[in-house]
Amino acid sequence: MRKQIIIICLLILGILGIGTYAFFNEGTTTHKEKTKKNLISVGFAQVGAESDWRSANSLSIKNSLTERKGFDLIFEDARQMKQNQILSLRGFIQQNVDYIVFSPVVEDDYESVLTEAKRANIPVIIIDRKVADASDGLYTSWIGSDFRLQGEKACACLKQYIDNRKMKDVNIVNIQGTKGSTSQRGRSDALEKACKANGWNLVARETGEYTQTKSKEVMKEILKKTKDIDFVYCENDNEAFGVIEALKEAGLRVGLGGDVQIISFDATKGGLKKTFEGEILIDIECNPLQGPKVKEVIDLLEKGGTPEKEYYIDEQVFVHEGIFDDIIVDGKVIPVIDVSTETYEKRKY
Ligand code: GYE
Repeated sequence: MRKQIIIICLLILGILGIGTYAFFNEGTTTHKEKTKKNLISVGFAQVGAESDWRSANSLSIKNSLTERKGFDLIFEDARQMKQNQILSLRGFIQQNVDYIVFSPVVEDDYESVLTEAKRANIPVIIIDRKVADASDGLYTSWIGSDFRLQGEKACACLKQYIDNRKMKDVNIVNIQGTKGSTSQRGRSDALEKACKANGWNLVARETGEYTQTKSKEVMKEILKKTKDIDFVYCENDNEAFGVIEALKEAGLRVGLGGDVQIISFDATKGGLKKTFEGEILIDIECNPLQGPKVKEVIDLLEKGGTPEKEYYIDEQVFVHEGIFDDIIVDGKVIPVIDVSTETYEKRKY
């Protein structure tokens, strides 16, 4: 009898033990379970959802790293805050994902977390914006755009427009992107350089944080101080939309034959439509469709290959029809594309 009681007690303890083990392991097994299904886990820390470009970029990654294609994608949105993004990256390291993909909000302050990823042997693929040069050895590959070149293309078009019209005392406002991000730095620097070289006046410079709302707000403030503006150089299409609203509300005529001309970046469907209609003069393409390249790099790493350190995406120059000739940047001829209805109707984002 005593023996039977001991056996029953042991059985109960055993059942309790298994239950407790299962209970405490729930939640931590997700990634491991998926690995069993042979899925490659990828933690993706996105900047936010500030612009149409960004939404297209997120979708491109999500569509390229699907479960059907063999991936377990963990998507995190930093809401434009570096601190949030660093927390997400640390979370990915704790979960021991197979790969980390992220687009840094700004260039600085990622060294520590990248060092932690390196120690954990997790390859990091950076997309879109870059991290500070000192972090060069801390990531595997970078995929994105040449933002300085984008700015130089915009300024070459601008110069052609100004020179053709023999404009004097040119006043330019710069609505900047997120301060400290690679895209902002490249685009703002190119404008600053061109202003110095050509004697154009940079009459105001404020950040619109790449959003329509903030850009409208800052443009309204600038307009309280001056309305003597020839061009507004917006660092993305959503900023341009906000700026156009503010200019119109202040009674200014925007676009060809009007008072103020708009320069923009991204060339989204909305931006190209406005370029066709003449409210935007120049829209420099920034390609958000980086998902396929990210997948290609991961596939290569899975096969034991070594990807390149940097991959630049090809981009075009879009302008309002019939105004511009091809431009020359760094001694190279770059064709300009006149926007037609077909151009923006074909755009998916
Ligand atoms: O131009 C803008 C987005 O860094 C290239 O960020 C990116 C920029 C893009 O919010 O629309």
